[in-house]
Amino acid sequence: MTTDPTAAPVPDFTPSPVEAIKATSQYLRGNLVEELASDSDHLTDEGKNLVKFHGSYQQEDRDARKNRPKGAAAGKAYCFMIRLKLPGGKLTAAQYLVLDELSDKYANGTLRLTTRQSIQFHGILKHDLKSTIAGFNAALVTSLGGCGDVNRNVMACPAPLPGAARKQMQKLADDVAAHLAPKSGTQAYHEIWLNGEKQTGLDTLPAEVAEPIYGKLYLPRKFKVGFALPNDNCIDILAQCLGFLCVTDKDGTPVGYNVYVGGGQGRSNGRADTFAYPAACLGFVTPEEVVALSEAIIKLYRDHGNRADRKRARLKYVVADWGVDKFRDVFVADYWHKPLAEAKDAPITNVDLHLGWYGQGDGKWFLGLSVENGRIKDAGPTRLRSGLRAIAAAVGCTVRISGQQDLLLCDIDPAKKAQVDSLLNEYGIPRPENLSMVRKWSMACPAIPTCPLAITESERALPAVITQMETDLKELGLEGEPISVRMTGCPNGCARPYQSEVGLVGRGGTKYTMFIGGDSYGRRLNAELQDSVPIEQIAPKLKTIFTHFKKDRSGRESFGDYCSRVGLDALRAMIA
Ligand code: SRM
Ligand code: SF4
Repeated sequence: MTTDPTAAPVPDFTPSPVEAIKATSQYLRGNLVEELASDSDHLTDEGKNLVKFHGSYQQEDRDARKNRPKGAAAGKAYCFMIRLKLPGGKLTAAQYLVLDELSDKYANGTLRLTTRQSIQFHGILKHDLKSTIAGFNAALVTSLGGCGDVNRNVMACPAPLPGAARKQMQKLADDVAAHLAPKSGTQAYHEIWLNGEKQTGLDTLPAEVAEPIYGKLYLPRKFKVGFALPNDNCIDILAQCLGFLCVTDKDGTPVGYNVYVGGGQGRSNGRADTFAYPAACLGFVTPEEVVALSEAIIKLYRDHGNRADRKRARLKYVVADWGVDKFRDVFVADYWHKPLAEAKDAPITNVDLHLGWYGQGDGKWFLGLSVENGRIKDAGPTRLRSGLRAIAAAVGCTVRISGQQDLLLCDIDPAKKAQVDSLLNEYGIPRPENLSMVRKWSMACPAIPTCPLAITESERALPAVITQMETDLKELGLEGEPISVRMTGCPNGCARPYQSEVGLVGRGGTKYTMFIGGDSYGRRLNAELQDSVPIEQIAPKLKTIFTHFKKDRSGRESFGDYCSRVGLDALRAMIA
């Protein structure tokens, strides 16, 4: 198999239609300039596919569709989502304030923290896309590669805690993100959204100059990289296409990284050959080798990923179909060209949500705030968006986003802690210590009304389920248990529901498939307990299992470990 991106591919299959769009796009340009200038409120199919590489999805307001009178002539209420690319989820106060302002000016007045440490705007009209993108680029924030068949946002534990390991991981996340950014795609992004200077002759440019890592066809599908620590897997390393687990010596000095490949969550209904898959351990690299290894893995995926069937195009299927031993052999022989060291003994032992006040070890403090399902908005007495804006403006703190959809306000002078606390009170923002464990450990994807793939509610449905669970857990004296509950509006798995203790996956209408027995530390996939459960039966079924758990758990055994130990048959018998 060739590793030369310039070689003309000789496919022995019918490539998916998206492959042709990429091939003729002149490195992600297509006709986007003309389409954006037109009066139409939406893009063509080609434009819709290409704009993803620039960080935007065309969507439809599904509430508006539902509320449209039957037989009404009016068309779809088109709008756009923009997803930023923020390696490690880092922003300055000034950047955060720009994003806050843009969310009001052009989007739906909310900012949505994502499960990959980024921010999404929803509800942008086509004619406001350019102003929005120009607006955050002026603050040195980009959306290039937020979506599309390229490397997506690189994750790394965001906490500014003392210790060389976290600092190194956060720096390497930036390095990998910069190295894997599309090269010609960056020029296209500037032409289309920023300076308008069109380059000609791109079709004739050799691919190794125009797009040296990706080639003309980019990747078969999206690619995801994340960095974690054994004692803090807050980014869910086993869900990444490529995961780096930092290995330290006994003094905490990072010596290198265990490499994991082929993690992924998405499944498709009716396709048994699609599945959630935990990343497999490949070997060990030094910090100096991390960027080169990322490039080499991407090239293997570029050459061997499935370009015919987009539902089976992820790296996880290469690993699952080949097995990790063959994957390692091909990787070493054709892409790495030197021995790959064996992985070190570094088991995953914890996840830290990073909520509350912590000293950074440099005289400054950070405050982790739990943001329910990542939605920053003003709602009744809880004026989260206004409060965060007030804090960022008054204190000038930097902002970091966690992989659990939460926000860290960082670099706060000790003298300003009281001011931050008082602003939290003024704006009705709950402190993490006043929230229940189960709410803090929960996540949901956006689903309806913006996601076109959603078959049930998620972000808007989970809070009520959690409220019921809070009552039940309190009644049973289990309110101190960190039980992770994750909901999605379809099986694609955007809130990583197959890696939680309780996974609730939209099945249609108001029914969900219940998964159980995963691990709050992201070390194990859960298993399907029951299909098509009406939403109002979820909490009562869980209460029954919680009751057995309280009675029969072994010592300090976690809920997920208990469910995994007793097994699905016993759990099903409990709720029958
Ligand atoms: Fe996702 C597609 C939202 C993280 C697996 N995801 C989508 C789209 C863009 C729907 C679409 O294709 O039209 C959703 C937009 C909804 C909206 O209205 O905003 C969407 N995904 C999200 C976010 C915002 C969920 C969240 O609650 O934060 C996350 C944005 C991350 C980011 O900042 O980059 C998000 N998506 C994930 C994750 C979790 C992760 O990466 O850690 C996964 C599972 C891991 C994986 O990739 O397997 C995930 N999203 C998918 C899939 C299934 C892909 C697959 O190969 O199976 C789709 C469907 C697709 O790509 O066709 C999808
Ligand atoms: Fe949409 Fe499904 Fe992802 Fe939820 S899990 S955001 S419904 S694609």
